[in-house]
Amino acid sequence: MQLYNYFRSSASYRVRIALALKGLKYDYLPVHLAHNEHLQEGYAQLSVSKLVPVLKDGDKLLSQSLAIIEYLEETHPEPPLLPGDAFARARIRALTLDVACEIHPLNNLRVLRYLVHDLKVSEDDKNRWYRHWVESGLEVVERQLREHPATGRFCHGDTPTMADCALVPQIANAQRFDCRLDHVPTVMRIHAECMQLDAFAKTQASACPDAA
Ligand SMILES: N[C@@H](CCC(=O)N[C@@H](CS)C(=O)NCC(=O)O)C(=O)O
Repeated sequence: MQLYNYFRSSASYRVRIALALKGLKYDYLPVHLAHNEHLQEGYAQLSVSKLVPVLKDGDKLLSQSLAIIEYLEETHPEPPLLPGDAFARARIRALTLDVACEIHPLNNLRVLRYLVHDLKVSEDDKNRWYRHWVESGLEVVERQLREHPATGRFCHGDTPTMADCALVPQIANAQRFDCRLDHVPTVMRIHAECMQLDAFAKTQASACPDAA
């Protein structure tokens, strides 16, 4: 397998974690977003949306990090990232989507570039926008994790799931942009648990081959 990705991309980091948790080997193919490599013709042949990550498995091309993780789950079920019954899996997916749909798209590179270049928003206001959506979005995640009987060492139970694959990269972004995190103690406790594991620590941005 080959993963087209970028060290600072949180959607890419989600997939790197899932691959590591499942013990799957892959070639790391960097696509430098800050240098606009994702907008060039060669990459557009691989990704209609011009976004990372893209996973190539033989002749199969897969896009969308969560679809990729579910593909890995179906093709390599152990260890499960969506364990439990239908209700448990729905909770894991809901927590995942609270990050991947409700927080991340509002702060994607192209959105931030549009704010600054097209709408002429100041750097300060762009950062306020960023922090607002991260801090308020994580508060929603916190309220779902705190005191929920299914929350364990990790977001759901005592083994990492797809929800942790989404949460940890979002915290990395939040820390990079100096977001407030003292209002989400359960989120941060789970983040610390995850970072004890190689699958999370050895795939983080600073450990990537293309890290600046
Ligand atoms: N929903 C997509 C999001 C992919 C995405 O937005 N990737 C970002 C990096 S985290 C990207 O390629 N951004 C390029 C841009 O915004 O121009 C997924 O989960 O894969």
